[in-house]
Amino acid sequence: MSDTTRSAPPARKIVSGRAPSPPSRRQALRGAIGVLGGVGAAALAGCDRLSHNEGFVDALKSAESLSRGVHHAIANRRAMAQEFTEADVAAHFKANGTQMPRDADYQALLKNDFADWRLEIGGLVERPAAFTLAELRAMPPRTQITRHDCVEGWSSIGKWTGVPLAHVLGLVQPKPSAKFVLLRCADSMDDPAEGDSRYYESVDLDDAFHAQTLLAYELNGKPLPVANGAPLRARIERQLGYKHAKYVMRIELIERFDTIRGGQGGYWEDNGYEWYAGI
Ligand SMILES: Nc1nc2c(c(=O)[nH]1)N[C@H]1C(S)=C(S)[C@@H](COP(=O)(O)O)O[C@H]1N2
Ligand SMILES: [Mo]
Repeated sequence: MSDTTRSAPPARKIVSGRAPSPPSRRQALRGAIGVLGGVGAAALAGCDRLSHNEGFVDALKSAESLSRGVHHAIANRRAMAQEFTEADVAAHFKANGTQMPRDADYQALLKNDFADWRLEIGGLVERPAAFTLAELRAMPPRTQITRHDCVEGWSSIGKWTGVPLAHVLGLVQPKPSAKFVLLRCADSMDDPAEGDSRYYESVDLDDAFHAQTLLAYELNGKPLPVANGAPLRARIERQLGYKHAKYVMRIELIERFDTIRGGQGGYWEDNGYEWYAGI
């Protein structure tokens, strides 16, 4: 990340890391693309490139502020994302962002086929825990066919199998003070020697307990490929792609996120994207 993108003003002031009202990402994106017009296709080639374009990020911000109120009025946080049929599943589910974490600790786990991997869950919970992949696979599974929408403008339909995050949270018992679920990932976005740049994300408890929010270990009936986040990735179906953290290593229940890393609740959020990326 360049210093310019790092120092870009936050997309929205988040007081004490509390959840802002949800804007419509789609509307905002459409508006922003309309405003920009002149941004070539090359600029739309990746989340990364987009974030480096300050004009794009600024346009996104103003479009969002226009649509926020409207979306808030009609949004139903419990509504289900659309589900599709087997016939709709893409022959090849696109991979984006990190597709092979460079980090030595991840490489060691991968070499051993994730036999030594554990999902740690801690923070504001009554019973901190660590689960093996076999333990997660033994929990009541859910399978869903959904469309993944990336902020870049592409979509892919895939069949996901995993354990609902709600089930896992039931096991660890969040304390009353817990307000958000933080997902910490294995992959560094920059050179690990230059400081902590590992991908991370956060969602509120509405999304965490939503029936379609999964910790997924299978894509299209097969173990999750490394490119798509092996061994475990989040599915946050009513939000854009960047919320769906891949390579999840640790989950923490937290009260606020303004004290974590860039303070905006996620890797891309720290680079100017909205915390609530509703579709
Ligand atoms: N750990 C991690 N999670 C991530 C990313 C990433 O780079 N690292 N990229 C995000 C983005 S922008 C998208 S669109 C999706 C891509 O998921 P896929 O590779 O399965 O298509 O993962 C999201 N989660
Ligand atoms: Mo994305």
